[in-house]
Amino acid sequence: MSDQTVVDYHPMWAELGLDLPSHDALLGAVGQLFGDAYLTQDNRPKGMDYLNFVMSEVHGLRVKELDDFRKAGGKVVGTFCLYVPEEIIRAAGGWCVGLCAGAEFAYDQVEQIMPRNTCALIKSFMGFKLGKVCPYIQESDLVIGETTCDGKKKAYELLSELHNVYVMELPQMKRDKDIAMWRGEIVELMAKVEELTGKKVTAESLRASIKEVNDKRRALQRIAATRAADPAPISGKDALLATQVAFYDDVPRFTQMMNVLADELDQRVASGEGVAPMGAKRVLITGTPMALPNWKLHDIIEKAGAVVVGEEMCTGSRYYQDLVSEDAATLDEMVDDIAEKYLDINCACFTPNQGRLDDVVRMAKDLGVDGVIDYSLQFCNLYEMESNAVEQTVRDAGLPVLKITTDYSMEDVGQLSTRVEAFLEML
Ligand code: BJ8
Repeated sequence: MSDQTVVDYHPMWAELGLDLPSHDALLGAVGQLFGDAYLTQDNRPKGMDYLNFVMSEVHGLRVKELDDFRKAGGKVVGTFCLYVPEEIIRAAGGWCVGLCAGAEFAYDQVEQIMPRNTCALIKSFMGFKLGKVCPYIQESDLVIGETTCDGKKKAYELLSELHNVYVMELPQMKRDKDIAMWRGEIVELMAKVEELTGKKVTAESLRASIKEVNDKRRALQRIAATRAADPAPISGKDALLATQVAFYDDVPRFTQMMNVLADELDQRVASGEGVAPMGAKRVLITGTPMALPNWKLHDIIEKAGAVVVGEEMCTGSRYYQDLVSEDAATLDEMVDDIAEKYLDINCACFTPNQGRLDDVVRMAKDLGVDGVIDYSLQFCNLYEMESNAVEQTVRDAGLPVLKITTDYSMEDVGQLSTRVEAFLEML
């Protein structure tokens, strides 16, 4: 991806049925947001050039790759949640793209079909679909939903009137019988994807895809580990961007480029080079996912002089901290391992969800944080309800905690900045 020739993608976007004027406006706004949040940072690692380039082509080159893949007979599968196993889709010859959206769009249309008090993540992906501005969903031959929160469950019913949707049933507890049930769902997903791609999943193809996706997670783990250093070698914003891009970039290329970035970060740690001065306040964020281009909270914290050193969220540690075992000999054993690994993810849709609380405390200690920010999207009952336990647990661990509830609008940036600055001052 080093050829920087300017290509006009409008014919491709028109072919995909996008609303071109709205789409141009969206891309312009995202470009401006990226410039303000990212390109104003000092002393960024050189390895971030790759992610800058990916962002400059966010609806361009990658979409063209998907387009070419499909025109050659390939199938693209869109997903909204960490529980959908990418390994299965790749083993059947498909490509996976994340579809969660992190910006307000066409809310007027969305609010005609769902309540206003729906979380921003759901309203945003529906808005992107209704407003015809998302090339990724247009490139998705199948969209896979999951029964996590009530809002998503019902949103998938609405989305299925507009797109080809398949929903996986996710248990809400983690007993043996739940793992068995979840395994059955994965077997059914495999059949569904095999039918879509016309390719059978074999022990060989699944082994290869487990390794490939693990390698991607290992690269992100390497980046995350360097953030324990003081000074932190990479900003929280840049690390967040790496995880956000992991959901839709080409897997081997992304892994390779993130390992290059991790090599550079290792060198920075060895030479004591950081993005913020040594001793800058260190913050862990826990909560709901931050889909592209939602950089709001990181931007506020880091512009206030602190550094985000970890994210206990689906666009963070929950995505890469666990790997699927690579020891299985048979296809059946691999499916067992996938079911087990995926049910280990600690989403607030599970009860009880002690694993998340344990992760927050462990990460806070490992990363040497000064304080924790508990972040919920407004109207997300699951994470807002779990907030009380998070706050109590963090306080019991001897750390200050700030609870923030917000959405994708920029209207509360001033008010949030004041609260964050006051919190940082008392750390
Ligand atoms: S595994 S966090 S990606 S469900 S913010 S839509 S929960 S009302 S996004 Fe999630 Fe999977 Fe869980 Fe992760 Fe509902 Fe809450 Fe909205 Fe949410």
